Amino acid sequence: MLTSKFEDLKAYLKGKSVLITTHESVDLDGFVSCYILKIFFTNYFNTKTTLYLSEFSKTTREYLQKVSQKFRELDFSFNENVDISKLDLIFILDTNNLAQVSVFDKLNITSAQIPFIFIDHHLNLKNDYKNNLTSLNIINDEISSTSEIIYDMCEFFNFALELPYKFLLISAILTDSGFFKYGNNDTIMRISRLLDEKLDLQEILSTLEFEQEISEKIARIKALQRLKLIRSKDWLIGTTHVSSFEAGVASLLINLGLDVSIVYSEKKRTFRISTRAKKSVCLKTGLHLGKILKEVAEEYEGSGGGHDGAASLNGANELKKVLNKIIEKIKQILN
Ligand SMILES: [Mn+2]
Repeated sequence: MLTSKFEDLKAYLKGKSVLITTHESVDLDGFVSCYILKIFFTNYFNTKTTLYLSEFSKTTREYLQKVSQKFRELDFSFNENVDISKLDLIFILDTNNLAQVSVFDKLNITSAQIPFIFIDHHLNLKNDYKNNLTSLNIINDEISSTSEIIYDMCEFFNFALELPYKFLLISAILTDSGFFKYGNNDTIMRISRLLDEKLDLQEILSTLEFEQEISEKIARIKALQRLKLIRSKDWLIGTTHVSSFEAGVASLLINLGLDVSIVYSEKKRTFRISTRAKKSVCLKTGLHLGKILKEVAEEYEGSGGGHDGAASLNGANELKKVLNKIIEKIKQILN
């Protein structure tokens, strides 16, 4: 249960000064979970709390623009000066992989200097990081978003959330749960408790519609032109490559009718692979892309992980071999 973790956290936080951060290219769930956690810590525990957020993804920026027009009282300026000499603790949200976190580099601290805690909903990589307070980590990959964990915490301590904060939480939960596609009963229950007479679901949905840029449209079409189909029994696996937007393309391929999609993009020295699988395929066969990509990444000195139906890998060596290994492992499980 998370509730005893919340109590432990409360005890540990006493008198500490904390920094909250998330992964790079901050998505909506990363942003909202950090933002609400800061509000909660500041107002409920009286904890001195600083936010450190690296560059936002394009959709996050667009979303924040729309929301700040609706709720003019919300303050989305984050140029906080971080005085690291006064920091006791760092919270890292929406990832449990330090390779995706820039705070240590950017603030010129080593991860060994200040203890840190993960709050996350991705597969627990159980990396043996020195100074990670593992007993206080809250990592649960059965929850569809980090924002839900933060909301659970607010509810547990009876912390009342103002309307704009509810709006933000609902937006993040809807996005990360794929509009309930990756959610469960609890996801719907939380949204239902968050909804308010004064909150209009249709309005929230409309702020979550984003127009694609022409470059993304072209990437999608090119990805389809390059698509290679692998049939394994009655399962269809598709592989293709793009120069960016690999995650969106991987989802597109699933909507198109593939059971599993593998999309890679090669940069100068590195590459990134995004994979998706139909939920029904995962349930039926036990396929877990996050586990497969983690295993393969370890073998080739990359980093990888994620959920059963959505996972990614960052690497620098042997792209062809890595791809073949992933395909082989997927086939093994499907057969
Ligand atoms: Mn998330």
